Parts: sequence; structure tokens; C-alpha cells
Amino acid sequence: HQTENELRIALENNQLEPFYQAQVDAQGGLIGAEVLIRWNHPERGLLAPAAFIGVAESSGLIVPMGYQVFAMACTQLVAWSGCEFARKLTLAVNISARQFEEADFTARIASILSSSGANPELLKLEITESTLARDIESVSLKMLELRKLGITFSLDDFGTGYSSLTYLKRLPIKQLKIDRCFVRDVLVDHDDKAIIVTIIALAATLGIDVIAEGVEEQEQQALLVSVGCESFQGFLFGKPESQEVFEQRFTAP
Ligand code: G
Ligand code: G
Ligand code: NA
Ligand code: MN
Repeated sequence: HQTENELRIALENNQLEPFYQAQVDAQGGLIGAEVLIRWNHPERGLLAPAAFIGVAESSGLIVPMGYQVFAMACTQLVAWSGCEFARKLTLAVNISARQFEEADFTARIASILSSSGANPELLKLEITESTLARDIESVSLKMLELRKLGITFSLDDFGTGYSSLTYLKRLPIKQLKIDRCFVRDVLVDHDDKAIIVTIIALAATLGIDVIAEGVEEQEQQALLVSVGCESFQGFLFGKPESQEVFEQRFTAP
């Protein structure tokens, strides 16, 4: 695992690189991507978040790192706004609870949006239930401010935390992201299927979209489609890929 000092240097020297994992609709059409960060370490090569998110969180570097990732996503959106295949793609950016609770979070996001010229309607912030578990009044206020800027929210890893249903109703949440632990055995485990059906029904009642993550097999997607799931992410549609690989795959004739 990497040290805090190395990570600080990585941030200063732009060693972090956004990877993109495709998100598709029921027909398999590309609708967006989740931004997943990688560290191009000068000696150790490409590192996955597992090697450095822990130290980023404990050191507080997750905050500047989060803004760097958001800024890179905005820059990419602007670049893609001129590309036929990607003009309307949404980008989902992970936001840690620690970053979200910064007093100037909304102002920083607004400032990056305006300096980049990215369309806020195409940006989705992925937050987890642990973010909502903080002071709900201030969380709610912040989410509403960001929503006014055009930003939308997806509730990541849904079903694994402790969401109060009241929060789902009160907060401007556009999408629930069904955690991949329910998707993995959905073809054989009746409980997992029942949980997914329940999440989809709940979301429909509240007017919230759903996306299933961790979809690896065609049969899983077919079952998810049959119970009303609209959007999908998982190795079946692509692993997290560099910008070059992602673009090549979706623009190849
Ligand atoms: O990319 P990978 O499949 O290894 O992701 C592992 C974990 O790292 C996931 O939980 C993901 O949410 C987290 N992660 C990836 N990129 C970012 C990021 O830019 N910010 C934050 N806060 N977490 C990230
Ligand atoms: O929810 P979170 O942000 O943690 O999700 C991102 C993580 O999920 C990344 O580590 C990514 O590589 C992983 N992931 C994405 N799709 C799949 C999949 O189909 N199967 C598995 N096992 N992991 C996946
Ligand atoms: Na995520
Ligand atoms: Mn998730």
C-alpha cells in the first residue's frame, strides 16, 4: 500500500488517470460511464483504488483528489461534447462522505463546472448511504443546492447500508444503484431476486431510476430487464477502461 507522501506527489504531478466503465440501457446502448480512478505510479505501474483509497481517506487527501477527478470528468465531457458517440453520455463521479461534508463543497463544484464549461446535467455524483448518515439537514441543503446547478445524484451500493426511506423521499436522488452483491447470485438466490424486485418497486413508487451494477452474464441482465431494471453496469458491458480504449471500443465501426 502506498504512503501519504507518495500520494501527495501523485496529485501534484497528475499521476491520477480517470478510467471509464460503460453504463448501458436494456438494449445494450451506451448511456454513460462511471469514472473510476487509477494511479499511474512511476515505479509500480497502474494501481487500482484498493491500493490507495484507504490512505487517501485517512490522510484527507481524498478531498483534493476528489476535486481533481471531478475536474477531469468535466474536461472529458467537454471534449466528448463534439463526438457523435458520446455527446449525451452522463459521467458518474464517486464522492466520498469526507469530501461531501466540506463546507465549501457546493462552491468548489460550481467553480469547476463554470471554469470547465461542462454541462451539469450530464454529471452524476455517486454518494453512499454513509454520506446521508451524517447531519441530514445540512446534507439535504447541500444536495438541493447542487441539484439547482443541474447536478444529479446516484445512491451507490444501495441495499448494503442503512438508508431511511424518509431520506429517499426527501432528498433529490435521481438513481439507486443496486449493489453488485445482490446481482451476483440473482439467477439462483431467491432472496437476492426478491430484494432486487423490492428495490425496483420502491424506486418506481418514489419516481427514482435504478441501475444494476456488477452485471457479468447475459442471463443476469435478461432477468433484471424482466423485473423492470432500466440501466446496467458490469463486466458484461466492459471493465473500467482508459479513455483511449473506451473511445476505441465505442467508435469502432
Ligand atoms: O475501480 P475499482 O473497480 O477498483 O474501484 C474500487 C473502489 O474505489 C470502488 O469502491 C470505487 O467506488 C472507489 N473509487 C474509484 N474511483 C474513485 C474516486 O474517484 N473517488 C472515490 N471517492 N472513490 C473511488
Ligand atoms: O460501487 P463501486 O464504486 O465500489 O463500484 C466500482 C467497483 O466495482 C470497481 O471496483 C469495479 O471494478 C467493480 N466492478 C464493476 N463491474 C463489476 C462486475 O461486473 N463484477 C465485479 N466483480 N466487479 C465489478
Ligand atoms: Na461507485
Ligand atoms: Mn457501487
